[in-house]
Amino acid sequence: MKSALTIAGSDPSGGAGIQADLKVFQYYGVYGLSVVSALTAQNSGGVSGIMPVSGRFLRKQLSVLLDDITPGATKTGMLYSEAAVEAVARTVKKYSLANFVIDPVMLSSTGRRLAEKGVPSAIRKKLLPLCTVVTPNIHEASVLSDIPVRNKTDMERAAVRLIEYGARNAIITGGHLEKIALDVIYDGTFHYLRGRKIPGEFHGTGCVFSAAITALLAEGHSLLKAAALARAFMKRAFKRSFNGRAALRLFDL
Ligand code: PXL
Repeated sequence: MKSALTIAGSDPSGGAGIQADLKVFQYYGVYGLSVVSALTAQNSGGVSGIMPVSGRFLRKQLSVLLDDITPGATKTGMLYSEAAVEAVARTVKKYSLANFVIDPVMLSSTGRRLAEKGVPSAIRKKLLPLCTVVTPNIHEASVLSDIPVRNKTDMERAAVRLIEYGARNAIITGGHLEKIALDVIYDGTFHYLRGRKIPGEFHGTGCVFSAAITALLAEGHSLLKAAALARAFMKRAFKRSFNGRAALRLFDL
């Protein structure tokens, strides 16, 4: 049985975070492991509270689990504090975790901060050098690379910068671009995935996409194949989404 681990925040609405990641793992038939980095209080209207797990207890959850089970792939989502980033970095090194995917979560879909100020720089310094792939959207790519990303050329420059910072591969997702939906993949060469721009505001898109990549890597696919399959999976997810009581659409995975 292939397994995948998510290290992320809890989203009671089930559209993002740990809950979404586990649903995606299940969809792919990959056994889901989860370590909670923070609790949130939220519904489809947005996040109204955050309670981070301490770095120390995050490490405890990870070491107790990983002393027992070795996941085929691991992803990170919401890491609220620098201590959380540090705990994950130490763990990835200690257990030599394979297929390590970083979804550098910074804001919720409604604009609430899901990471303290120092987190992007900690991710850049401590986590990027350990990862198989980092999957930022254009906003997260701008913060991590210090290059304002607005178009395809910016995406390419930012992707190169992320590899210079130590990431092995970068996938910058372009769902927030103005006209087109274009994902840029950089593995030393550029690859592009083009899609139709889907109208509406969705909750948990980044989580679901990176969880699909993680499950597919756990199953043994190459990064490029995983990215293409994950993009196709998103098309299905967008189709099956539904309106919460508030503005954001939720995925029915
Ligand atoms: O979609 C980003 C995200 C990640 N993780 C958690 C979240 C959200 C968005 O709200 O709640 C726990």
